Amino acid sequence: MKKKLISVLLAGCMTAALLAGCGGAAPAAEAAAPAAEEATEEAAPAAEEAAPAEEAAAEEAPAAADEGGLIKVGFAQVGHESDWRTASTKSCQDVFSEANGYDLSFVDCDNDEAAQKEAVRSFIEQGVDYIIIDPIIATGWDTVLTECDDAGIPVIVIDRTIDDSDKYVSWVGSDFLTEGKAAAEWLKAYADAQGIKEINALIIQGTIGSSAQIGRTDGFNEIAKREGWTVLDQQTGDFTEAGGQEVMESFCKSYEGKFNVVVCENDNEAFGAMTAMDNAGVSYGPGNDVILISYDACTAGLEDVKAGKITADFECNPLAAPTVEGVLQTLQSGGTPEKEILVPDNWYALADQIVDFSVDGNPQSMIEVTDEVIEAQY
Ligand code: GYE
Repeated sequence: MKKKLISVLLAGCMTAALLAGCGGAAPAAEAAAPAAEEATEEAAPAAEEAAPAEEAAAEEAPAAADEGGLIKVGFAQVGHESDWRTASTKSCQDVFSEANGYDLSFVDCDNDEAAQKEAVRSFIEQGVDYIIIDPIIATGWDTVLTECDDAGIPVIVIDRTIDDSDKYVSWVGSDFLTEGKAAAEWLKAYADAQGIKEINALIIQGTIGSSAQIGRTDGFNEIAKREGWTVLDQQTGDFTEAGGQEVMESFCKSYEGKFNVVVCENDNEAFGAMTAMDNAGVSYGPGNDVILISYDACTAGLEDVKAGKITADFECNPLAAPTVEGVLQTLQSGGTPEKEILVPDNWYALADQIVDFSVDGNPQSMIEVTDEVIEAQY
């Protein structure tokens, strides 16, 4: 609706690299491309034939067709910190089910970066056919992705981005920077419409170093700076309700009477922040002391918009698994998936809070929250 799906095509030689096992094996793959192309239906056997000099590990990678028809997939999930995460996990488990032809190894990494790397290494040891990673933080990935590469296992990144390595096939997720800018551009238009002259904001950030946090914080702050708003403080609530409550309790003490905007980088933090504001006697939502902005737009978040508590909610769509499956199936059939696939999001508010605004010159539209909209949400 407001965002175009952006696709960046891989360079043509990537096809050969993928067929030979993984992107990093480019020289061997290029040399082997004709052989690989002759056997495009079964990527792994083609890789074995085409790249005899590949590391032994690559040869150990089982061909999907040899495993009773089931494709082995390892998914290193972030954790279980939010409603968004629960929806993402369910979506992946539904898509990569046995009934659909998959043998899924699912690891909940409990927001522990080291555990997530270990989960990926355990998938390599198991000899899975594909690895899906939702990276807790955006950096520190090159070593383990090189190990996947050496083992000839294609990696697909879902949701959050990896920013310091390109040794993965595709990333499927949302544009977090645009989400952050959208929240701030909406705030500017809404404040103008309400005659609010001064913005004194507090930001409860997500997990520091995650691309979702970085994009939302940077996007909001870029517009805040342009508009000359005051961002009084920003601290992490780690994308959890408990974290949001704890940070907001401390904000309520430190900035009593000084703030009129609270930005929570996900709905669960907003739930905690509302508890803290209730306890501190701070009113929020349309017509009250504080404009409360949130991200995710999960069902419970939209219910709070409808109840006049969250003033506007900026969606991040967690249902990316079907698109990830499309990438995997493209690889299975010897095709070349796109390197980046954006999942579109929507912005939500009640009718009176819907205002016209643009992001980077692109006009945005908002969806009015009704019972039907809540019913249809994840
Ligand atoms: O906003 C939050 C979750 O990575 C986009 O992580 C995701 C974020 C989401 O915990 O609720």
